[in-house]
Amino acid sequence: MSDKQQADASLPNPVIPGFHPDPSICRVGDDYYVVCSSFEYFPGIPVFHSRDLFHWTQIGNALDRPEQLRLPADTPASGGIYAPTLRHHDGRFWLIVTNVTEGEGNLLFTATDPAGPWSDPIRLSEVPGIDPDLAWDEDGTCWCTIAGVSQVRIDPHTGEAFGPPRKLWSGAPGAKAPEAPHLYRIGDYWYLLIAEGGTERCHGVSIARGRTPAGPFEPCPDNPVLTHRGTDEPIQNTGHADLVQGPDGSWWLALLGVRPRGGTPGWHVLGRETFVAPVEWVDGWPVVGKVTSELPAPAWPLVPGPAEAVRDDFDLSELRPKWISLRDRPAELCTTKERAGWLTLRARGGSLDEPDVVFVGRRQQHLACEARTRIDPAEGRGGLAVRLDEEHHYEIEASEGEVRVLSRVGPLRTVVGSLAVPAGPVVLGVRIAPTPPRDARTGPDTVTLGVAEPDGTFTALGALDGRYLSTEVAGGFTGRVIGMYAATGTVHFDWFDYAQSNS
Ligand code: 6LW
Repeated sequence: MSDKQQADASLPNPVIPGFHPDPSICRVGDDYYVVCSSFEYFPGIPVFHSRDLFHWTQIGNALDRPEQLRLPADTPASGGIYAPTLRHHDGRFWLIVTNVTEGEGNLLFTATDPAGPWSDPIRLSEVPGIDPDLAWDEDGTCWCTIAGVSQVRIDPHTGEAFGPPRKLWSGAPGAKAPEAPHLYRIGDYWYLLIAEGGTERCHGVSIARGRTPAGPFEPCPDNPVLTHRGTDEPIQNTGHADLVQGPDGSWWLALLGVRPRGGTPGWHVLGRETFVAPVEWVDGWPVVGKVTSELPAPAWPLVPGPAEAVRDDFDLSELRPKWISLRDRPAELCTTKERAGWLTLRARGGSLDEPDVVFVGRRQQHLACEARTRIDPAEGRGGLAVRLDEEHHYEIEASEGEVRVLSRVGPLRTVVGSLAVPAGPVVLGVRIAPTPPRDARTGPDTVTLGVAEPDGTFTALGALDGRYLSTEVAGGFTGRVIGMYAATGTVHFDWFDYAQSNS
């Protein structure tokens, strides 16, 4: 791209679309890394790399071994892994995170390469609460700051805490949920950045500063420094942020936001996504620019990553990092090694209504998109699903000779449609399209499930209102994941296509 072309270009925001909440960002030289929460999914904590702050490529998942990530079968949807912080100190990457599963709590991991491998967990059994942050003083003291907002000195090598956490700051009087603290030394001050107001429409970011990492902290007179509460901005719930410097020394926030659509009250279906926003410093306080869906291209060179292939042929011995499963992924139930070039899933009893369903999916990352998969159901029953949680999913399921579209919304399970098909492999598809505005009750999008014929025609068996697979209906902290599952027996998947569509 020429300088002139770049100056005229605008770049899409969210920079990491789809269910990628609670971003923590870390710069090391010319490289940037982001990690996000992953809740009940395994592997956990997606790790992204960028050289320009705008183009991000997933390079791994930090927690990809059962010893690092314990998610028992009774882990509820939106349980598990919350809000990591990623930092680089003393030649190593440090990742601190909460697994809200009983007996887990706050855990610390280290790596020399953020793509992995990451260490086994160091347990912080004396540090309660969620949203842990790590910061090191000039003398090497390590401070762990948690939601509330409280702080305790720790030994990051052993997990030992020196005394009980001490309350630091509660944010704006009356604002609920002071959380997501991040502590930084910038210039002459230590800055304590927090989120407050809850992760819904009232979410916001506030900041305080002090002369030492332990305070006392003086709140910014212009708090919250970022919120979209009470506005008609298309990006809502903005909060849970982390500060970083761009390649030219400019300042930026990585933050979460959502894109509600449809009538009132608005439904967001992709979960909380990772956005960036520019920051300027005025009188020693950050002033956050607008969080918009397009940002002007920066002055520094853009470094786009490799374009994601539409098709995954399951031709590698391991699944690519974008693929996530529910709670665990035993090799004997999920493998690309059994039938060359196919993904084999073996059911262990549960359907998508059950927490132990054998599922492999990827985040829905575009408001308009299409996914297809070719399934061989000769030895079992399985299909293609759009999932929010056990009680909110739509799927198209194949057994030998028949395809059915099923919907689960709250306590209701419905067979939406069915079709007799010839025996043998069949291509299942889902098309997701934003709904044109009609009236105050218009849903966010329509999810159409059907069969793709060899001649390219698509036979729709059900067109369903997407609001029932939204966070406003289902609740929780995640977003839609589209993927393959086994309901009974063994099913094989030849390939999986996912692409953004135009509508
Ligand atoms: C996270 C909290 C939050 O721990 O949501 O948006 C919680 N902020 O900081 C789960 O993602």
